[in-house]
Amino acid sequence: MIKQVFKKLHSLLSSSPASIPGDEIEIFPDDVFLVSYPKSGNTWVRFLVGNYITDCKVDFINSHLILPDVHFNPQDCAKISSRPRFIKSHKSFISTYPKVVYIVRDGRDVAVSYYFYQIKIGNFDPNIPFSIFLEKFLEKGFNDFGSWSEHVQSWIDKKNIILITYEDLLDDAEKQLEKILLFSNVEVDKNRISRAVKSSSFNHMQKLEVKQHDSSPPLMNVKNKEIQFMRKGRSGDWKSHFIKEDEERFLNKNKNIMKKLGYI
Ligand code: PPS
Repeated sequence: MIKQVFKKLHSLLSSSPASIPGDEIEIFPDDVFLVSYPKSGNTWVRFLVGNYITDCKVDFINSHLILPDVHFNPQDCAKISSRPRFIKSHKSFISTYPKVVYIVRDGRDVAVSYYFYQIKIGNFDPNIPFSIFLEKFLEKGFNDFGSWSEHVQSWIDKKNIILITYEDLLDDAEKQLEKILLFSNVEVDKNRISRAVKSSSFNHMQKLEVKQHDSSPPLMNVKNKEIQFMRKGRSGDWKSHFIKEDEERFLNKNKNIMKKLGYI
């Protein structure tokens, strides 16, 4: 396994972005897509599921091989022989995904997490205030997935999807993992769930990130390494970063969906 991971790592490192294939993957009827707007807790769910199916062997290097990402390494989906496959995606609604675990998080915390991530990867100047970032975030300026609310709206009422909130994960990750396994037709073993949750705790993952940051394909070349991917892992951090006007602007744009999700 280790040998395989390093071989894979080597090929990822030596290939230019242009040589990485597109995300057209063959989809099987039992595939489960782990879908979210960026910074909503996707990596946590990937670790939970990955640690369950491997009995705690997932880390920041092999997670991309065990649960591939349609944006980063779609070519690896075809290499998975176990079923169901679990595949990460940030896309807004796609009718061909047969089963979807949709992960949602309070959009205000998403904005703050995204702010620090954009600084981490060198896409946003740390000297520019958060309010300016938020303006651009609300105008969907940082990716091709639409705005946060458009993304959430596009998924939440669809068929063959379960909604997992970041806040429910914080409250009871075991219960949420069991829900995901039942939805995915994976046999449930409570002891194994408990082990997977422990191995996917914030502290455990944060320590693992420190050890593996420079060997983890998506993190290794980022600009500001001092900002951790595993940054705070809390709900309500937005209160430390939003000024009153930010909150008003955010709610002007997102009031309906925030109400629908129970965040306000
Ligand atoms: S990405 O880059 O879009 O895939 O990011 P994503 O994984 O969706 O979200 C990153 C945020 O999730 C937090 N996270 C966790 N919180 C609590 N517990 C665990 N185990 C956990 N794993 C990841 C991570 O810290 C990011 O949130 P912030 O608020 O920045 O800390």
